Amino acid sequence: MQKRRFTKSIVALGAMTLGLVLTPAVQAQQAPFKIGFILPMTGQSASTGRQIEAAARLYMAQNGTTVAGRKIEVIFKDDGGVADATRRTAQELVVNDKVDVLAGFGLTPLALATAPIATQSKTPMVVTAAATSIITEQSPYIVRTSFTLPQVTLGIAEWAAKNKIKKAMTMVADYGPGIDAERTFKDRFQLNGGTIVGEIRSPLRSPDFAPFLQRVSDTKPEALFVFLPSGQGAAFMKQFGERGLDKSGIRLIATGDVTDDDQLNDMGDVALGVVTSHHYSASHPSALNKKFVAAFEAANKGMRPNFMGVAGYDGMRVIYKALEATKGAGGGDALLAAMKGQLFESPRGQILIDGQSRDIVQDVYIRKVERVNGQLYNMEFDVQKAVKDPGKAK
Ligand code: VNL
Repeated sequence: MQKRRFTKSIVALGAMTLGLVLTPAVQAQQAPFKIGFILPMTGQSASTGRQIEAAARLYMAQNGTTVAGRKIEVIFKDDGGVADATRRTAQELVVNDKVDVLAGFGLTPLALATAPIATQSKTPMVVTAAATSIITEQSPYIVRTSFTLPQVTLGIAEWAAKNKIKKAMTMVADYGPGIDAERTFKDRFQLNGGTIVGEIRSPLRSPDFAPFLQRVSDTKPEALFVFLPSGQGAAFMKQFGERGLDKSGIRLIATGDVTDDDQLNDMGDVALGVVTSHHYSASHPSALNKKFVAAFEAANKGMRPNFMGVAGYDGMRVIYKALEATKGAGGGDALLAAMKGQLFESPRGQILIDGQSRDIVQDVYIRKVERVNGQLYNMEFDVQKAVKDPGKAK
């Protein structure tokens, strides 16, 4: 009897000590786990920063701000979409703030400018926006939760060829992702028997589409394929409509960057019927996406999540799960190892962070802009399952 009571109290003491390790007071003494987001919050690509910040904050509101005993601290920095600012900010976040993870990168040049810093400091760099194929090859510490242009362009190139379009023109923003989109569309469309009758590259900064649309109007292709980065779609669509091109019989096809959910609802009738391929639509009919969209809209009045938002949301998931896998210890290499191979259901569908390439594998949908309950949406009508970035094969 006496002995049993003694054993019992030893056990109780053991439990108390264990309990102590896990009490909130002790947890708080551990250094916070810092995530430094660098995003364009001002300038031409400000909507990308706004979307990603809103979605990352939503993820935290839904999943808590403590992971494996570590308090999560998220820092948002504006680079205005300028690569020098991104590089300087990344340096400061790593050296002064000692962030555990870098995240964001609204445009390709901004991601490229940061890659060497990620490599030197062994800091995982989660790219939640920039979409040129080569980005993940610029540092072994880069993981991507957004997409690549070759990945999302194949679908529309095939759709066009299958839908009796024989002659197409291309128009892309004149930088990395645009060149990727142009090459992918051209190669796949030609492979399927199509002919490219004109190629246009529009400047990334302050584009004026008028002279290009005049060329399109003069050339009269059966279809115009367009890639423009998120934020430029509405201006393009307006000029397309003003010149009467929507009634000219020239079919407008694009990647989903052009019929971006952030702007789509304000584009008006000119956008109706535009067919695109992309990896995310706010109208994706899964239970998880309906929940995501409702929560995002409730937390951000007047905003609808777009593909940038969902990539920010999933980026947070990848970081949280990696920290969890290291039992709160973190560390660049351990976090990176735990990011590789993550497979989960995103609001866009199932996604995988490929263990080899560190790039995302995801479904790509073929969609058409329709009015549903008075609102414009990209309505999915076909899907290509588990598409890897085809740009990597080159
Ligand atoms: C990029 C690609 C940026 C696609 C985008 O929006 C986009 C990029 C700002 O890699 O720069 O829709």
